[in-house]
Amino acid sequence: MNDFLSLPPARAQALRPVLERLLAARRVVLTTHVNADGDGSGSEAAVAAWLEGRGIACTIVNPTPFPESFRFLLHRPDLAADLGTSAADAAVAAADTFLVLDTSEPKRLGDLAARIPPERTLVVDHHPAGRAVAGDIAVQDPDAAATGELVYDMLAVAGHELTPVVALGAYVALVSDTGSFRYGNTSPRAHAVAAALMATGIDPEDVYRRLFATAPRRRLDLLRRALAGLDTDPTLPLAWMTVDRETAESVGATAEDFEGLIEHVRSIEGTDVALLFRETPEGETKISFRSNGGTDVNAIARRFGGGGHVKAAGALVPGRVEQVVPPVLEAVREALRGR
Ligand SMILES: [Mn+2]
Repeated sequence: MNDFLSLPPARAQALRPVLERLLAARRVVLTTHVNADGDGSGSEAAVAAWLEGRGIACTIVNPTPFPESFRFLLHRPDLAADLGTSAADAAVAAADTFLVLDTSEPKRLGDLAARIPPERTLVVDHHPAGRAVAGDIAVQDPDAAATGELVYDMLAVAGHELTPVVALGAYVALVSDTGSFRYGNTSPRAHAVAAALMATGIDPEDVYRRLFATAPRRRLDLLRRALAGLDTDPTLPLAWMTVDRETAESVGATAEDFEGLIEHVRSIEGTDVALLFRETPEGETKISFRSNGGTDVNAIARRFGGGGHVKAAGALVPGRVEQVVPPVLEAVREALRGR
């Protein structure tokens, strides 16, 4: 039988220096990109539970509030402190080590970027390397299905016991980023790691319900309104959805409520590139890019100051949707025509 769980030697080697620094730390601040997703939140919760189990004090300080929907992963409720609170300030001031998970780019760290000293910052991420890296020692391994997979690997390299709380965080990370093992990043190894995590006693149906099958009423109200802003190109395999600030405010939508909306756009038959444009309360437009295959949306997102993966990327552009949508559509059309 194939040993799908065996750790790629290069990855083990890359993780070792991060591990050494982490385990020598006394006070760690963990963080992830703005609008943390299941991979960022799950990886943070897992690493924090692991390190605190070994007597290393941890605080999660994200550039945007820790998502309500992932709070069940925190082994103590005050583990996460919102940036701007005195608890977060104290944790940042006291930290000897910072760990950035699921991104490596300083600009994805919002207001936190300026407050973490690169020489005391470690990065563990699975996105293709961007230009600037937030930390001193960085593991950037796009072969990993999720940052959660790399978290599992760190424990394996350390030879430390996988506890149920740590496993749950890593499992949620993996389930989130693979879309429940449906996306192209789902590897045999992702399944093998999930199996190892699950063996600690994870209830997959409970995780499914928490992640995908529970939504506040306003999220469905948002979906109803957002579908009115759905459009498709008459000739190119391109579909997009636009949600302006007024629409988002009318239903009281939070950033989390937009998660998954783009899947409806992507699901339209014949779509190669799906886009979601949404205005933030700050008057910027957040663009989500999804590709079903042949188009590198990471490259397009980078042209607008963003980035991500070949098949999933994002960008945050100043301006309202009326200003932002036309040039982005044009860039995507150009890419689709040029294939
Ligand atoms: Mn991720």
